[in-house]
Amino acid sequence: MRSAKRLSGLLQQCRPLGTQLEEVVGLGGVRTLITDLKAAMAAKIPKEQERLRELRKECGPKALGACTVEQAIGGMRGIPAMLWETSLLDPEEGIRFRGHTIPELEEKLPSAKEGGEPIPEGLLWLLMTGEMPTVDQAKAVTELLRERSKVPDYVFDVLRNLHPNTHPMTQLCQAVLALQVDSKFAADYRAGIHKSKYWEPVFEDSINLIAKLPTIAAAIYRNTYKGGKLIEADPNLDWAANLSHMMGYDDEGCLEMMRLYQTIHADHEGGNVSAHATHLVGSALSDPYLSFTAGMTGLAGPLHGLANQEVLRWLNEVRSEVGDGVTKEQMKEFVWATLKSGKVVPGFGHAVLRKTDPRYTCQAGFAKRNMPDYPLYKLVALLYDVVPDILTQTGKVKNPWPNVDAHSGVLLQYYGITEENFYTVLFGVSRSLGVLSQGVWSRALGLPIERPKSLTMQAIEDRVRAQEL
Ligand code: CMX
Repeated sequence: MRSAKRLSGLLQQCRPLGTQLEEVVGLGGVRTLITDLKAAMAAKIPKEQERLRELRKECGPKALGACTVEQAIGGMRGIPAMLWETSLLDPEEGIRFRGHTIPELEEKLPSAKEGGEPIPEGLLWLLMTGEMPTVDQAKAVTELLRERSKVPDYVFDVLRNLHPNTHPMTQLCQAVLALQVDSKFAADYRAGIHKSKYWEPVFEDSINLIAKLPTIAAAIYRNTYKGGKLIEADPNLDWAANLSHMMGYDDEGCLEMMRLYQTIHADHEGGNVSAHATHLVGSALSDPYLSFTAGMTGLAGPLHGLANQEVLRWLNEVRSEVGDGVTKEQMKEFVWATLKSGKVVPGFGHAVLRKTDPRYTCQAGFAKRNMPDYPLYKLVALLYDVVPDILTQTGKVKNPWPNVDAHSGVLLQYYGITEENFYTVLFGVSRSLGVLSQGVWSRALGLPIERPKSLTMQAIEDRVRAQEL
C-alpha cells in the first residue's frame, strides 16, 4: 500500500518536469492522468527500483530453473535467465503486453477513429508505464513523436549513397547508425552523468529514434522502389498512419492496417533474437541507436523477422507453379517438396509458442473483415489447413502452427505494398516500441552488463563426468 508520504514523493519527482499533474487515488493506488510520458515514467521508476532491490535481497539465491547440456547446446531454449518487463510470452496463450492479450489491446487501446484499430502510440505508453493509456495520453505521445520526427539531411545522404541493391534492412541499420552521432546518452556518458540518471538520456534517445523511424522507413521504401521521390509527413496523421502516407498509401483501410500492424509486432518478450540482441548490446551501455541496430541486424535473419519476406516469396512460387486456384492436394505436394529440399516452411513454427500465434489470428481477423475474397488470403487460409498436419508428420517440429509472419504479407499485398523485401523494415519500426521501452527500464533498474558463462565441449564433458563420479 502506498502511503500518503510516498504519493507526495512521487508527485514531487514529477513537478520539476513541468507537467500539469492530476492524480486519482483509487483502490488500486495511483492512476496517473499525467499526459507527459517522461513524467509518468519518473513517477513509476522509484517504486520499481525498490521492488527489484527487494526481489534481489529476498530471493537472490533462489533457483528459477536448471540448465541442461541440451539447453546449453540447443540455443538456450527455456532457460529463465533474463529480466524483461514489457511483455511475457505463454507457450499456449501467446504474448501479453504488460499483462494484456492482443484481443484486449484491440479492445482497450485508444484508436484514431471510433471502433478503429489501436494506435501504437497508446501501446508505447502502456509498454513504458505499465498502464493502459487514456485517449489524451495516447494523443500526447502522438504529439511528442511528431515534434521529434524531423530526420537530419545527413541520414538521407547516407541512404542515397548506398549501393542500389542494398537490402532495405541493411539500409535501416545504416540510417539508424547515421543518427547515432546525435545520441544524448553517449554525450552525457562522456560528460560523466551519474548512473542513477542513465534512464533519462536513454529515454530521450529512444523517443527521438522512434519518432524518426517512420520517415526513415518511408525514405528507404521510396528510394528503393519509387524513384527516390519522398513524400512529406501529414501533420494531421498519427505515427503509424504517417508511415503509410509517406510510403505513398493513403487508403483509409491501409492506414488502419498499418496502425494494427505496428501495434502487434512491437514486442515478444526478451529472448527472441531482435529483443535479446538489443538488450545484450544495451547492457554494455551502448546507446539506443547502437543497441537497436544490433536488434535489427538480428531481425534481418530469415529464421526471425525476414520470415515475413520469405513467406511471400514462397507463396509466389506456389502461385507461379500451380496458379491461384491451387487445390489442397497440390498444396500438400508443394509443402512436402519444400521440406524434402532441406528448407523450412516460412511462417510456421516457433521456438517458444506451442499454439497458433495470436498475432496471426489477429491479422487473419483483419483480413476476414476487410478482404474476405482476396485470393492470397484464401491461399494463406489453405496453408493453415495443410501445413500443421505435415509438419507434425515430420515428427520433429515442436510447434506446427503458424506464427506472426505467415499472415502479415497478405495484408500488405492487398493494399498494394507488394515489395516483399521491404516487409521486415515495417516489422523493425514496430519492434522499436518494445525493445527501446525495455531499454529505458533496463537502465532505470540498473541492470548490469550481460555475461553468461560459455563452455568448451571438453569442459562440458568434464563437468558431466565429475557429476557421474
Ligand atoms: N519448417 C520446417 N522445419 C521446421 C519448421 C518449419 N516451419 N519449424 C521447425 N522446423 C524444424 C527445425 O528446423 C528443426 O529441424 P532440425 O532438427 O533438422 O534442425 C526441428 O524442426 C525442431 O525445431 P523446433 O524446436 O520445432 O524449432 P526451433 O525452436 O529450432 O526453431 C523457428 C524455431 C521459428 C526458427 C522454426 O520453427 C523455423 O525455422 N520456422 C520457419 C521460419 C519462421 O517462420 N521464422 C519466424 C518465427 C517468428 C519470428 O521470430 O519472427
